[in-house]
Amino acid sequence: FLSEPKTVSIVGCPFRGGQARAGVDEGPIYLVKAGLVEQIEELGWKVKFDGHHLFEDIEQELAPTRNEDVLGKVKNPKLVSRVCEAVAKTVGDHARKGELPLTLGGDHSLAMGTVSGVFSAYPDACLIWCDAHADINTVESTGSGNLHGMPVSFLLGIGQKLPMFEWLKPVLKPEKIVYIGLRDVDKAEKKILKDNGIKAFSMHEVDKYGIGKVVEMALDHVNPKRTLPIHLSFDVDALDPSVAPSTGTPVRGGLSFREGHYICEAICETGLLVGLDIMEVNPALPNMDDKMSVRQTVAIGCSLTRASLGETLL
Ligand code: B3U
Ligand code: MN
Ligand code: MN
Repeated sequence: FLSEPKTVSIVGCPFRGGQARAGVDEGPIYLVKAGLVEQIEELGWKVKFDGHHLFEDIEQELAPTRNEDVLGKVKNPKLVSRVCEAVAKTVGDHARKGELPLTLGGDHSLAMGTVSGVFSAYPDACLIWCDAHADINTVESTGSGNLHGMPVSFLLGIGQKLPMFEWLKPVLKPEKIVYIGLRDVDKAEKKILKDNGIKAFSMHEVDKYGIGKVVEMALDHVNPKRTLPIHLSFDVDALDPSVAPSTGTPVRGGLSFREGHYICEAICETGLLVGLDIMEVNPALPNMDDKMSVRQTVAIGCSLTRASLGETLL
């Protein structure tokens, strides 16, 4: 699906409006500073990157009413909506040009933008969501009010529609998404997954079948003939906190270093990857002094990206 010369367009999104913890907006800055652009070039890709998207116009315009940006339980709906709309346009433009958009988060609410953008260019694409969490709460079911826990329900068009999200079309069908890595799913989310028949491979299935079989079954579900474009949205908290500690909501019992990379490699091997998100790297966590954890997590964000782009293919 991609044009020659194979091009990755980096969409750096220092954004944290979908959740409460400071620092996740520094994630993309650290990933690029660690040399991600050069690393991707080294793999033979052309890389386009002209600085991070600061969303300054949006922040400025909304500044006077920022503390009123709440709707029922939902926090920062106007801000998140406007930022995701901008991301959808940028990502969609790259995808339509035959480039591979690589979005660096930032919190996972951004995926409302990335998936909208990629699916606007490839309406028959499928979505692989690697995460400890299902991120499928609705406006009604959310306990936290954090929009990074809701992007999937918004993309599916389930639950109450918020007026500021009018631009967001339900581009995703329940049979076009598959999860890998789940282990912290709210009760209401479990019901949503079941009611909509959404396929999910939790850590239980990873243990039971092994990661090789899980990825094969996941692809069989969303992409049985291996002909459809794939968007991979990777929340680094899918990995175990012992390998990726610097993230906002770590959950024990996650993917090992190799299991995480295997997913990226196997998707790369299909030759069908058209969009990639690396989300929720938070260099301010677990605390300001823990430089080792930050370095390790940033390095993993880079290596998951490289694995998705062919580093380990011989
Ligand atoms: N399901 C909870 C927790 C959560 C979701 N995503 C993250 N945390 N990172 C919620 O807030 O909706
Ligand atoms: Mn997530
Ligand atoms: Mn998560």
